[in-house]
Amino acid sequence: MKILALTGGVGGAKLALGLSQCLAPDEVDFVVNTGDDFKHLGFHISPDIDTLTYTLGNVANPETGWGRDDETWNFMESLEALGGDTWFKIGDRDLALHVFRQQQLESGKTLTEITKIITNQLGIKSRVLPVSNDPVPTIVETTEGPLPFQHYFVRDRCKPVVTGFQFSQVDKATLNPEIDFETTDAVVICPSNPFVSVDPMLAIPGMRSALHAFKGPIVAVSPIIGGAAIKGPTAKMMKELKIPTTTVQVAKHYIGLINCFVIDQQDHSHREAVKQLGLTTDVQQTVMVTLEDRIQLAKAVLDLVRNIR
Ligand code: FO1
Repeated sequence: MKILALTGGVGGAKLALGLSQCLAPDEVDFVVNTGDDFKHLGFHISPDIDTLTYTLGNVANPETGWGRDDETWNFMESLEALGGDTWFKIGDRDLALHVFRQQQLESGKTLTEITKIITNQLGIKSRVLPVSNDPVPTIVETTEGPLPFQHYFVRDRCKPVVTGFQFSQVDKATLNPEIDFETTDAVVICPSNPFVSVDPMLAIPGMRSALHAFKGPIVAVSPIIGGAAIKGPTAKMMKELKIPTTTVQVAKHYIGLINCFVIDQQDHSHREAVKQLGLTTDVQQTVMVTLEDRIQLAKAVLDLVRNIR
């Protein structure tokens, strides 16, 4: 069975790791959000690609979920001493990757080609595909004005009140031609932030229509558990957008696109409401603390899609 998994952020990478442990490398392609990408300190930064790559390569920082394990911070400390910009932390090992990526981009390679080199080097055999090779920067609209995503997320610690999102450059972007729906049996939308990890991918011309035309199961895993998000600003964004912070609202967000929705055990009382939306529903332990949790949830998702295929 061939899975196409849409992912962004730390929550998405956790389930992606579980899927990679349950499937052969050629049975899963990962399609990754690049709306978080930005140019910083002269480098092209691709946080969601790197979070996934480091996670699948077993070198992710276990405390943060992003960045490298066994990291040192000499570059940042020296930059700070010079009075440079240090709100976005690039560790020494991570810096090497960024120097490499920037050089490769300047030599004319695409983000997909460069990601392939990096994932190969880390021993990752599944394909990690940026959703597009073109820039698709997410702008967060806030009561303080529009903010580039990383300024909102890291520099301002998600404090500004969100009023909406802009995916202004998507119209000029092309979907990664390596994304192959023809050979895909099921699509999994990982428990990533629907607004800033998944929606930017759905906004790229051709993505929604490809999903609408897709005949197999499309399953989304809820990032909202018991009215909150495990990590990140999903629940805070929902509150500010005046959307009730329930798993049912996440299912509604994807309505018309998905046919299956996985909710957490804590939300079992919402199952009926999700079913009423016409979705096949499964209740699982979706909080992923250990590797075993990731594998368990991945197995459950795969069982679900096998059963409804
Ligand atoms: N997240 C932070 O909260 N603080 C940082 O300093 C930071 C640095 C960073 C460097 C490289 C990288 O690939 C990711 C980094 N992230 C950092 C994480 C990242 O910006 C966000 O988690 C995602 O964009 C949200 O999915």
